[in-house]
Amino acid sequence: MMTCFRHRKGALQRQNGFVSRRVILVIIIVSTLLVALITAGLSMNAAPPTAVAKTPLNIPTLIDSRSHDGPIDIEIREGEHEFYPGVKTKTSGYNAEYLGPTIKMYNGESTDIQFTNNLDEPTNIHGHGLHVVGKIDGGPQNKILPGETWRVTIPVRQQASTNWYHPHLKGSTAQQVHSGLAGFYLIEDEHSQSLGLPNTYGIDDIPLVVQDRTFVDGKMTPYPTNNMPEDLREDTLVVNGTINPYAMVPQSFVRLRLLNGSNARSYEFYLEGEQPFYKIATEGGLLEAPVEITSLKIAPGERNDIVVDMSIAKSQRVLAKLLPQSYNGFNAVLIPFSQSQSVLELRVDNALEALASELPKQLNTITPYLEKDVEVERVFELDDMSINGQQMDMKIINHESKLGQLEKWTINSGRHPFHMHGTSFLILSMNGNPPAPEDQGWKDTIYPNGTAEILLKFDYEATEQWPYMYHCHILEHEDMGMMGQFTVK
Ligand SMILES: [Cu+2]
Repeated sequence: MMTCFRHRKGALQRQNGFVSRRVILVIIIVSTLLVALITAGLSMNAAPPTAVAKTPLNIPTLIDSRSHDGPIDIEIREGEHEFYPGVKTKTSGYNAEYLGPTIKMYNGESTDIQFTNNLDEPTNIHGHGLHVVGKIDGGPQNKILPGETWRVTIPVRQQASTNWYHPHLKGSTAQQVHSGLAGFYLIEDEHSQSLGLPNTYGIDDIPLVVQDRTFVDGKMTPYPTNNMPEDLREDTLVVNGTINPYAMVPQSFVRLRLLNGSNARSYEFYLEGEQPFYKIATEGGLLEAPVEITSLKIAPGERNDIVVDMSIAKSQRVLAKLLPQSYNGFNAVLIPFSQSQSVLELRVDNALEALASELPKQLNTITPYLEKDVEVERVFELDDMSINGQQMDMKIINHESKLGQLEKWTINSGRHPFHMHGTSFLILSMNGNPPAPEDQGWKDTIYPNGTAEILLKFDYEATEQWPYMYHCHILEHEDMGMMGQFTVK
């Protein structure tokens, strides 16, 4: 009897152990799927990548500083934008219902702009990617009160690149960008214009600001100001304010200037059928040569110019995976579950003249900074809604940099994209490895996903009154104080 009982007890224990392990496994699988579904954002509003694109892509109005008389007037205002035809949503824009004009500027020239704030709250304008003094940079100190005009003359002293402007007030950046306040600054120079790259705005050179939003009955859900999220990731891709758009393009190379203008979401872009494409530029300028790739991850604030060969197909579709909070580690397991959405369908229009039929082999010369020339090293730990254990205090200057001095910054950051004002940097290493060929260009925003070492120097002044910022480019984190300020003298 005793033996039997013992045996039964042992069997029961083993069975209990087995059952509980199985239950745990089931719980893990179910919760993984649930998290995957939530992070993937499977919504009735989101256009599946197979849906036919019916909406022509909205191309922001181009203001070319060369053909413009007097200062460029930008009104910052409220608007009503139709993301879905016939359904209006309250938004904001620069001279527009949503987003703003693309302002083209030229290296060696100056551009005069006056921004008038017709919102009923303060705002400001940061030139993200511009190499300008702190006073022009448009950090949080630089407020434009309702009814006020901020007139700025931007001396353009940097190479051809895709940059952007957006609000940067501490505490309201996330909500204001979400409402529609963002636009492109494109810088041109003689060298980039001599290369024969696709360069006809809106035809074979197309700016794309990619954002994620939520829609109920076709109406965009406003920013949740009552219940502020730690970071806002939504379920529907919006491209230049249009959903599931198409663009008619010539049967030749087409350049797409991709800007991740989302508050918190990162994306992985690729072409349907895993077709190859070329990356030609990072944030601060052209790469030395085009790099053929089949997918491209872009974190908030980053820009990458790519070129798609439209001579080989009548149409090609750019798709994006909406990435969860972190795109490595455990979350990477979830990515196969995440739904791709259409960014843009490119359709050949044979009536359009084929413009760029060859891609130059050499695009740029990048003279690397040498580690042996580094004069100052700094470390930035991004964690727990703070940087180096400190939250942004407008009264505290966190460090002082010297004009023209080469610095090495080590950025330890798991899930926070890091951006600094006033300059562009080169990557020295990413998690102990040299940067991939497509990342060996000038940058101002980086998603280390571990540890990144970068080399940089500052050529323009930023005073205590008008300091530069470094910060997390998840806008909610920036608003919560994941930001520091520094001077350059
Ligand atoms: Cu962050």
